Amino acid sequence: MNKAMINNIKSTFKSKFSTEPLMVFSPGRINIIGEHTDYNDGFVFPAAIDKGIVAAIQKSDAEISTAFAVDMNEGIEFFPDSIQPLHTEHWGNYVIGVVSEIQKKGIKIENFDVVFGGDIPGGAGLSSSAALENSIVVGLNETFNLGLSREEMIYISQKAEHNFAGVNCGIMDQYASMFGIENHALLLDCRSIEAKPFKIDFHDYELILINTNVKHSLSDSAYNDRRSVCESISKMLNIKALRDATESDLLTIKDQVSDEDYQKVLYVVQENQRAVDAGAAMLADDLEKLGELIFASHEGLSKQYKVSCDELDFLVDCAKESDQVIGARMMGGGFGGCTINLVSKTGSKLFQEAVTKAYKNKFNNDCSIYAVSLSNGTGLI
Ligand code: GAF
Repeated sequence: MNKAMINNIKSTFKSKFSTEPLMVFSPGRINIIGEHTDYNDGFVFPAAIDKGIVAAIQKSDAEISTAFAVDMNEGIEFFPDSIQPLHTEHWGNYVIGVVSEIQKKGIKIENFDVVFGGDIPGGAGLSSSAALENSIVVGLNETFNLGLSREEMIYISQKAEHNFAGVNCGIMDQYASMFGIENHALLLDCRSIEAKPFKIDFHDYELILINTNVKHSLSDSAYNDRRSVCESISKMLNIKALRDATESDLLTIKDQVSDEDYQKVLYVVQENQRAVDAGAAMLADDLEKLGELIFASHEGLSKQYKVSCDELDFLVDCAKESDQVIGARMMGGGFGGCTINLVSKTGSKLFQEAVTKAYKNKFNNDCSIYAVSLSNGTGLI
């Protein structure tokens, strides 16, 4: 955990309010496989990481509540019982959205102050928004003794994202950030919200993230569009969610939908199976198989689900051409952010140098490379 960041958030809070705050750390996440399956009630394979959001929070006697984002050097003021969404891109939505969703459950939130900051690179697809939402809901739960369970809290965070940020996300990010376990990834069934933890030991291999450092616009509307396609085809099939469909079920509606939409739902059904197969491969310690599934996941995300972009495809192609990488794919919602790569430890440096150079030549832009440690979920520090 980033001690300097924790100290900075705490001292900023104290200099503003002269009281001792409650401190919360809430991590970002990676996802090994199972992309765009969460809102189809399917399987995902995420893990919390050691980068995240730190929030300092305390009750206030003032007439108004405040939130201050240290990294943006910007604050907002609000009344907890009369909250309206800010403009779509505003970070404040993740704070006031959580407050509003708690109040909608009939729980009154008194005035409070929060100061927060983080070390998750912005736009990298590592779920800084879920981390922020979870830090606020856990902070408020403790501060006001609300008695919310951790499961109730992730759904509050998710609703904040739907109703305030306008993204109809699934539950993967909030779950992974809340329930992460050090050195483990979680094979999560998004219908039952039950997860099987896998201790991660990739032997001679390691996971690295490569950030394209791009975030193409329209990603939120494209995300919501994909979700609508999945839901309307589930209705046609008379099932609750695509998790309940097989490839042969999809053939029954093939003639009634566009080929584009057919490919999208086919991707979801296949990706869900890949996530399950990845769990089996991990149990069998079969890293080659895991790597193949990861490459296949990218192929589907790019060609069928169409949520990749040139930069992500280029990074995955570089990985495919390298002898050092056994699996790579885009990660998260898409249209930018990071790829996740399973790379041999001995060849990792060589691969990183080659990909950095190739990316610069191709896009005249730098990519960034991170090694990740898997961490525990949201909690007091
Ligand atoms: C984003 C969403 F927030 C998640 O719920 C998930 O759907 C993911 O995209 C794609 O797998 O991170």
